[in-house]
Amino acid sequence: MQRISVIGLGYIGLPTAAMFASHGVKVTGVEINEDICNTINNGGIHIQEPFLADIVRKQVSRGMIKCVTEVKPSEAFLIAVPTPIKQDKTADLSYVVSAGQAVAKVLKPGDLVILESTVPPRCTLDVLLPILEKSRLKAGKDFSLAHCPERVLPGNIIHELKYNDRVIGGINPESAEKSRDLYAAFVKGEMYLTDTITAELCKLMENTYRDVNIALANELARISERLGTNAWDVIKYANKHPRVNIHQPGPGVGGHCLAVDPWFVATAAPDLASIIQLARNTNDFMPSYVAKRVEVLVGPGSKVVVLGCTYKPDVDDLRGSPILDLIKLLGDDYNVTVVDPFVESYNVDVYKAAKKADLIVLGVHHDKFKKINLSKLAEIMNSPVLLDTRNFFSRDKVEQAGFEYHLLGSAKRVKVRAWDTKRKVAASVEKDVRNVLKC
Ligand code: SAJ
Repeated sequence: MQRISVIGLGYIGLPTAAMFASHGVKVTGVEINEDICNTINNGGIHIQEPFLADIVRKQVSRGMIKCVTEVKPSEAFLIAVPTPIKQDKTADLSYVVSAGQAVAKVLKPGDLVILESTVPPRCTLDVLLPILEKSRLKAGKDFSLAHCPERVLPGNIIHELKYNDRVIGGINPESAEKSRDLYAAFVKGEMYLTDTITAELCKLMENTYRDVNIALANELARISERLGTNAWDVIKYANKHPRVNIHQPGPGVGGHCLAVDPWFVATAAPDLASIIQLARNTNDFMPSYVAKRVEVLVGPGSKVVVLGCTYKPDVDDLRGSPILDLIKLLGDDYNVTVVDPFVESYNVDVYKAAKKADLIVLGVHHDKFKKINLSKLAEIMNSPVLLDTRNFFSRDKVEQAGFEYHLLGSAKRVKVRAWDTKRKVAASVEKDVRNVLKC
């Protein structure tokens, strides 16, 4: 196939278009947002992703990518539009529906339609297929249809597009095979062919597995605080077991995938998905838990500096960020300043922000924060206290810089006056004390 249409040039559509184009397949990108369309046609990009800008600039200048605002006839259509979550936790399929309707208008015999967007189980068969058949063409006979979910990690998309394995669910074997042949233009990973419902659930369960695992880690973090130990150590040593891989605790789970996709499974069979729903709620509670720790540490009225507010490190994406929830929870009760080098409005000088502050909360472990001079920070603060929600800083370094260090998931270590049995004197010793949090 020499030419395809990619509908939706967002976080997945644009890098995918760039990969096809740089491997000899001409791409017509369809993007309803005119500003984005113009940016791309001028060789620019509207998202931040390593290596993407260079590829897009080059392929646009070579005429391999052209962006338009309406779907035009093509041999293959790849739909990569958003599927946000609604208030009731079901999927908003309006973008999939309108993309399908636009494709149906220009569909011709022999065409291939691939749905890449993450969708609830049965969506390809029950939602997209009937819309495409409004063209009066028969799916599986006149045109091919497959669901081939993206599985790439933001921040590493270009590499993973090429090297990750793919699951391709066709409405019939021919649809899956045609899709595989198309992706073969650039995919070096294995491509597994199956049916659409398996592919849909497979994608959703990958993210659900991760979300449930993180919920387990978050639960352990709170248990560890109560029992007077350090969850990070427990996880580190438990993971030495050859069949154990507990994920990392943190201030919550964000983004547009892990915090969303499990609900697409849960709402498809609510009475059967108790673990999935419990995990979601456990992770959603974490910003409140961190807010409670802030309250215990410094109390309302204090000046708090939050380091990082994106949904994960080293990206500029704010979607579903649990730190934004935390900031909202701290609200007017605290004087909150946010520092984030990836977000234009928060890209401020950390030393100015921390002047006379009572507490630093490390919310997102951006690599750039490693460069912070902790001693300088401690000097200008009102009370140098640091709450690390990501086990990012080394306790020793932070304490040497003059901070009181607190770690989410770890019982607070404090200096207490206690009877030293060896030396038979009352001495100042370090002890773990059980956390005071009752939530
Ligand atoms: N997080 C933790 N603890 C961990 C790992 C992550 O708290 O141990 C948090 C992160 O801080 C972030 C959230 O989870 O808030 C999600 O981050 P992530 O890096 O786990 O995943 P995403 O959302 O960037 O990308 C995921 C990936 N899915 C899996 O790894 C199974 C990616 O491969 C998918 O393509 C992507 O979702 C997607 O588009 O569905």
